[in-house]
Amino acid sequence: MSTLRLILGDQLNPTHSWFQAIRPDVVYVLMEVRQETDYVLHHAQKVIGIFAAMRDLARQLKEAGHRVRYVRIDDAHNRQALTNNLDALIPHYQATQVEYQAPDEYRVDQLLAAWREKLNATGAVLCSMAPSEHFLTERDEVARLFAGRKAWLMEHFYRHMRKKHRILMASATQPMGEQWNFDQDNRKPWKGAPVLPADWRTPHDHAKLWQAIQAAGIESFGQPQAAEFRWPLNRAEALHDLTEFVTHALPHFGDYQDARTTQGWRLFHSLLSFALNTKMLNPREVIDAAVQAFEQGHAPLAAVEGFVRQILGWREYVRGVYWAQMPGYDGRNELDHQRDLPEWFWTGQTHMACMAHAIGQSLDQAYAHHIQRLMVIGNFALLAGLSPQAVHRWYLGIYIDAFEWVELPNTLGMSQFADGGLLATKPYTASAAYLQRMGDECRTCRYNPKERLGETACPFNALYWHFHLRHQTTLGSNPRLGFVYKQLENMSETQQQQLEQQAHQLLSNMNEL
Ligand code: FAD
Ligand code: DLZ
Repeated sequence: MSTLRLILGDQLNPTHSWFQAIRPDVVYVLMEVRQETDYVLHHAQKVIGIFAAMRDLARQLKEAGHRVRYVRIDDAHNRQALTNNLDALIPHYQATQVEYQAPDEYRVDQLLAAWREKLNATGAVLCSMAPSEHFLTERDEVARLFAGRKAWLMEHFYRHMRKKHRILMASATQPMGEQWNFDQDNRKPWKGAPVLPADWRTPHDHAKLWQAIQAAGIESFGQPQAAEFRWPLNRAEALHDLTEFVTHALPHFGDYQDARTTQGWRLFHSLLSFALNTKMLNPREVIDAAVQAFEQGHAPLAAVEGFVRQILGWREYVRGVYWAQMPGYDGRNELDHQRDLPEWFWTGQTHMACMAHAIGQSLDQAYAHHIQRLMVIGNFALLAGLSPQAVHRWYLGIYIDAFEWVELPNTLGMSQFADGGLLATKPYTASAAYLQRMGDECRTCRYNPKERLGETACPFNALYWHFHLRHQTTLGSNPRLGFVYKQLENMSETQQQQLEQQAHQLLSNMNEL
């Protein structure tokens, strides 16, 4: 008689209450399965990172005295699907109970819920779902807060969270520093100083694991970097990364939050999303570490508030949007964008220097920072009218931190405006002037950010105006776009036609840009 406890590949939290007692009747089950490697084409580092971290948690649990059944990708008995493997393990361990932690992805949640119902109907095995003990909100908390409202403003949710959790508060209702938000201070371009932090992450040699992944026939893309793999393997490494971030990068996080540079690939960003999303780190401890740095005078309020907002605000908020909007959210396409991704999304080989850098580093590192994802790659995809579903699959595959609950609202909602403005009050679009102001890629680019027409004109310019012209019926009355439509009004018809012609030429030649 035993209990099986399933641990999914993004539930690698050794501090979960499940592990408080060593129970000889409990078998922890982790499995590498094609069902999870193949639901989208993943970056090689994502498959390596998840497998390596799952294997490491299994090692830690065994060393602590727990019973563990680890199903490797090349195990002869591996049925390559979560519930098929569980069906085989139940009789093997004579299990009378199966437990699993609440999955974060709708697909897996539905799959396990249906299986649980079937199992419970047999009466022989009792199956139940336990909390993952990770988030600061319940799945439905965002939906409850916004019940009856048309626009779901993150800022409203964020203030609610600051008050509820008493984070950076001067009193029960007043924020520290008399401001909720320091965004206005956090928009500096980076001009070569302060010095960019070194890569503090621990290198690992996962060459053997990478061989096993390839031998199993798992398809992937991007650079594996297997011999010097830098994403954290476990909580100890993740905690080390958190300390290094707080010491070396957090003080500058706010200032350069929106900046871009070709002299590095992460500026002062934390690189903590993989550790957070696989639950090696808890969001509350990351927030507390940042707040402590402010309290000890090590980091300014604007930097700490900017960082806390991402985790306490955005991260919890998009999760709530995901659970409120699924199923169906992944199919939304309010702007009816249908174009396929250009080929260089898979190679980084484009003459647009900002796109080449952002996509190139995504392929090399399985990482791009927020502004590259939103204002470079996402901006291009939106202006060019790429299919939000194709863009979603690309983002879900390429980034080390990509899990649907967080990726989908960011991509489809925030970046592609495909939900019609539920999550963003206006589309995140920008022309070359913005790109040039906040980054240094234009200096080496074939295209000229100041030109709108002609062969050397930056494609972002004509595409920007074309986007707003073609969506004038939907977006023209948006008060936040007043300045854009005013500029269009001031253009002559000939100027508008020239821009449209230029855009059509770019769009019909996208693979060559
Ligand atoms: P930092 O800039 O150091 O921020 C700290 C932490 O805040 C992050 O680790 C993350 O946990 C959280 N955070 C910051 N911004 C967001 C946000 N908008 N939504 C949710 N959490 C946020 N984040 C993911 O974790 N997974 C994704 O798949 C993902 N896909 C994205 C797709 C698009 C199109 C966009 C625009 C954003 C996406 N983000 C995603 C949000 C954000 O870009 C990443 O969290 C961030 O770049 C991760 O790097 P970091 O850890 O260095 O973050
Ligand atoms: C992303 C991923 C990959 C590539 N492989 C596995 C796996 O083999 N086994 C597993 O348990 N989880 C994996 N994952 C993470 C899951 O996709 C994730 O747990 C679900 O999407 C639920 O959020």
